Amino acid sequence: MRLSRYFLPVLKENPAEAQIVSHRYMLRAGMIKQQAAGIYSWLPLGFRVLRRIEEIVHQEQIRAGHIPLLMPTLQPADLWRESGRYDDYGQEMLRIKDRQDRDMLYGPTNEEMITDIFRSHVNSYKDLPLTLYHIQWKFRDEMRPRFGVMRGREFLMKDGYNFDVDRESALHAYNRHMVSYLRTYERMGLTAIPMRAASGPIGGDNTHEFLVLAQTGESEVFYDDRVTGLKLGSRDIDYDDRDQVAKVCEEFTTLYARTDETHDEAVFNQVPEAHRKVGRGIEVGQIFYFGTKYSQAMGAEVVTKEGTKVPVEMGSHGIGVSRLLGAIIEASHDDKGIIWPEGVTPFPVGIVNLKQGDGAADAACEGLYKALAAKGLDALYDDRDERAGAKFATMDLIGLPWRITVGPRGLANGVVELTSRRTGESEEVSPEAAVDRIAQIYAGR
Ligand code: P5A
Repeated sequence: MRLSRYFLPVLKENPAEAQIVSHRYMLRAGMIKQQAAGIYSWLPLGFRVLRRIEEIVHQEQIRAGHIPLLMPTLQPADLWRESGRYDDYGQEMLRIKDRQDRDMLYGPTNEEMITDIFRSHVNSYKDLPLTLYHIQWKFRDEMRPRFGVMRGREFLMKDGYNFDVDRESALHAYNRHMVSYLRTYERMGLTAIPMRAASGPIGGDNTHEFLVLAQTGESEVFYDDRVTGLKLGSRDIDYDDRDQVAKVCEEFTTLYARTDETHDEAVFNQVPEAHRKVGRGIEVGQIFYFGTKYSQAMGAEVVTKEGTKVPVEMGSHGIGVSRLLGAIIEASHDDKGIIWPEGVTPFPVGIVNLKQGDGAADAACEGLYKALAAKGLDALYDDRDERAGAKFATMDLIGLPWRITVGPRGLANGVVELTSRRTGESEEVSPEAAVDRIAQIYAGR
């Protein structure tokens, strides 16, 4: 993408309404525009990151054997009357009437609708296990929408729902989600810690939230700091292997890690003092096992191998897709701007032409741009007629992990400069070597 033809409305001043760094940088980098309290347009740069995060979520869900579909944002109230949640959900639910005076709502979550789909089409254990998910906009009329996309009213969620014949299988689905979430967050450059939590309006008594530690987080958390060192890494997971998946979950949930909702001071005090930490975290996901809460209320039954009819066992699992942008920025920035992890960056690399209009510099930049494109890498080429300082400031603000700087002086010696946004370190290399290095870095993406 050539910056001269792109739409990147960066702001020079700090927007007064932004209280936390991620909100400030998302506005300044021209990623989002607020349209109403807690409701945002996603401008091209923000939209690229959002799509990238969605892609990682899809890949890891599909790897775990889960099946994508798409349900609507608007739902009929009658489904929610069946489960009893229409009245229970309270003021967070946006209620709408259509022209026939029918009660509708903008979905805050989809347990009822997925249960309705299930009961219409499945009635035998032979069709289980089944996990369906979608990535769709949700609406919750939050009392205090704030911090930009972090607590929106309209927000993008991945929500998945498992259907199993018995409790053991449903608990395996719960574990499978936990492991697939760990991998998902790691690919985004995040450490998200599963913590025992409370289930709120979704229900059930088995639930974990995934928290990214950050000063600006809305949840108070209590943990053994050894938990922050655990990594899934590139280990091979067989998602059908119940024991292996359960062992990974055990590894990640044995050390003390709880939100204030489930915190138990007496148990916490058994953690060696040097490891006992109290902090704040951003909730980027939550998984639930609630058994037959919805299937019983809505008549979603299956015939077992033995020929008896039982309500299907269920759980639901959510990732805050749009919130993740804020969480990643909170975890990865400096005073100049965002530092995107390679997994989610909107562009893999930026090209800065120090002297637009100089024949050699222009030709070298074009050459780099095309060579990267030939390797499937869409660089952001700053081809504007701007001062070098302004170009660097923009690149630093929008946070691409790598920058190639091209100027007449370097080119006279056959080199360009390759700079890491994270470390600030630069190397002089030939244009060909720069392309190879970038291609190598993104080879696994
Ligand atoms: C699980 C999926 C559920 O709704 N039903 C379907 C279950 N869980 S949840 O914890 O309430 O939400 C899942 C994740 O969505 C994000 N989230 C939000 N993101 C931005 N703005 C909001 N107002 C908001 N509310 C929830 C969180 O990341 C949460 O973990």
